[in-house]
Amino acid sequence: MSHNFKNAIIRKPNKSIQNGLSSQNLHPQYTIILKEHSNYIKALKYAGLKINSLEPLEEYPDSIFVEDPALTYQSNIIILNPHDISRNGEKDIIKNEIKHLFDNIFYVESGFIEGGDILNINNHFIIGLSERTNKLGAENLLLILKKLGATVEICKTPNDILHFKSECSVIDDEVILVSYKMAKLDYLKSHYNLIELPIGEEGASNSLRINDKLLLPDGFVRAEEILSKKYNIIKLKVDEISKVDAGLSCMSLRW
Ligand code: CIR
Repeated sequence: MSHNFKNAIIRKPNKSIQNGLSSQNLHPQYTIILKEHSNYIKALKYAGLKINSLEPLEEYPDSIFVEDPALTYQSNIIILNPHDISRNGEKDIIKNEIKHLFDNIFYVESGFIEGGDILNINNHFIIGLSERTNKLGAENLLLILKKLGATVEICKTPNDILHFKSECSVIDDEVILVSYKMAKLDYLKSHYNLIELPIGEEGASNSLRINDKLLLPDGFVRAEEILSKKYNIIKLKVDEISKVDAGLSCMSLRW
C-alpha cells in the first residue's frame, strides 16, 4: 500500500534556509525551522520510521526539502534534475549520501523534474508538469519507471501551484486529499476518490499518511474536522516552513 513505509531520509536544517526560494519573498527564522523540523522527525519516528539523517548543506538554501532531488520506488532510487539553478546541485550531493541505502540507482539526465511534482499511488505515478518539471524531464522519468514495472500518467499542475503535491496527498488506498483547484483536474476526478478541502485550507492538502498515522499541518479547522473522523491525526506546525512554499511531504523521502 502506498502509505506503508519503514524508512525515511531527512536533512538537518541549514541556517541559509532564511534565503530559500519564496514566492512571497519571506525569510523564515532558522531557530523556528529547527523546532518545526524536530517535531516533524519525532512524528515520523512515532509513525514507525527509521530515520536516516543527512548533514545540513549551507550552500544550498532549500536543501532540507530532500523530496525534490530524488525519488524512491521499492528498493530503487532515482536521482532527479531540479530546475532552479540554486537547487540543481543538490542532486549530485544527495546521490553520494544515499546510494548505499538502495539496490539500484537511476538518473534523469535531461529535462527538468522535481520530486514535488510526482505523486505515487501503489505502482502508479502521476507527474505534474509545472514551472519546475518539463515534458522532457517527465518523459525521461516515465521511461525509467516503466522499466521498473510502474505505470505513469503525465498531467499538468494547475497554474499558481508550485508543485503538483503542494496541494494534494495520498491519504488512503485510492483516496487523495485535494485543494479545490486540484479537485478540478479531470484525471484525478475520474480515477480516484477525492476528499476536497475548502478554499482557505489549501495548506492542509499537503498532508502525509505514514502507516496508521496522518500528519496534518496545524491550523486548518475544517480539514481536522473532516479527517479526524477516520484518521489518526498528528498535527504539526509548518508556519515557518511554509514561508518558503514548503510543506510536510517535501522534508523527507520515504520507502
Ligand atoms: C523551492 O521553491 O524549491 C523551495 N522553497 C520549496 C520546495 C518545496 N518542495 C516540495 O513541495 N516538494
